[in-house]
Amino acid sequence: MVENTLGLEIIEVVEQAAIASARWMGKGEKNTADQVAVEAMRERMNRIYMRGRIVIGEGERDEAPMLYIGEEVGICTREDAKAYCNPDELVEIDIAVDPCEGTNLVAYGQPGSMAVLAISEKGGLFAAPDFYMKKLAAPPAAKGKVDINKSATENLKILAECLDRSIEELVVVVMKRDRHNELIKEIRNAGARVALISDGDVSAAISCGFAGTNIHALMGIGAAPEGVISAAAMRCLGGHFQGQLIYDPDAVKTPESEKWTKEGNIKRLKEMGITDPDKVYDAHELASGETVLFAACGITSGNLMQGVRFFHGGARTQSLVISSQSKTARFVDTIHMAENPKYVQLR
Ligand code: VTB
Repeated sequence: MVENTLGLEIIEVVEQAAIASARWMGKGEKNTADQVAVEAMRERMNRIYMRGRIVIGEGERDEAPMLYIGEEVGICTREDAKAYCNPDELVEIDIAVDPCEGTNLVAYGQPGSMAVLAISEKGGLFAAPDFYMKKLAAPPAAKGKVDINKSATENLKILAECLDRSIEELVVVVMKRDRHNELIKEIRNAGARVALISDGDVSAAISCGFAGTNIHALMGIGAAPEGVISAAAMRCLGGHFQGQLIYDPDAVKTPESEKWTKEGNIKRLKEMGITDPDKVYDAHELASGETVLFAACGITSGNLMQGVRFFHGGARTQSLVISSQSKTARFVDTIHMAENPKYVQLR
């Protein structure tokens, strides 16, 4: 019963991160936009009555001072916790966070960035390594029918059938990267239309879960940790999500991946207990917990949520909270009031 213990509080966690980050929107400083979101998220999270552990965060302990993998968060993880709560009575929960998903989008004032997290009971979220991941997201109607092992052309045919429309009426989101050049060509040749994004594939993946966004699939390679967060949302929404870890640096060719070797990556995976590096994970494997909660708050406006809007005396945010338990997707619209505002703006 993860949900009851957290209530509305995780909404505030993503809201606070989004507001902090949005102050840096358009300033060209992606690291600051990220850093302030991390600090705000951590600060609010540590005021929640819970025993939480970060399973997907800002990185390993030695490289990330805050929200590192393994960091304990919540009032009931404090050393003096006994004064506040009975830690033994509380369910331990695992948390995957991305306080500023799409840092470039924030830095350059582009749409689609958000503060985001997923929660489940201990062991309920796949602790994805800091690898790339090949992803396929599609609407609920295509769940289990499209398949990441099939070609894009085949999947588009299946998708068109499932959605009862022509391939020409499909929109596929792909991140604009050289590694996707062939994929983009293939999608276009099959007749579908491609919406290229510079960053932010979490928003794109989740958009597939809702009809009316005019996004029918996400294809291509992004980061693995964010793949788990997308999977958590899609698991709750009943949408299709598959992910496959990318261990061959030649498949991505980014400055980061140039530091890796294929053999080294396979070894790293083995050390983490992943013996089949080619395994395809579905949403239920990436977010396997009995209860899964997902929360996001728009930093800049996107398909799903409006971004943070500041006005005299406060700010307005829009968040999305999805629960596998109550089977709800709630859009939460919040006015955040400063001390003694002259007025509280309605719109
Ligand atoms: C980012 C980011 C995405 O993947 O680009 C990243 O914008 C990794 O790709 O939203 P690159 O290293 O090629 O930039 C995501 O973070 C999430 O999957």
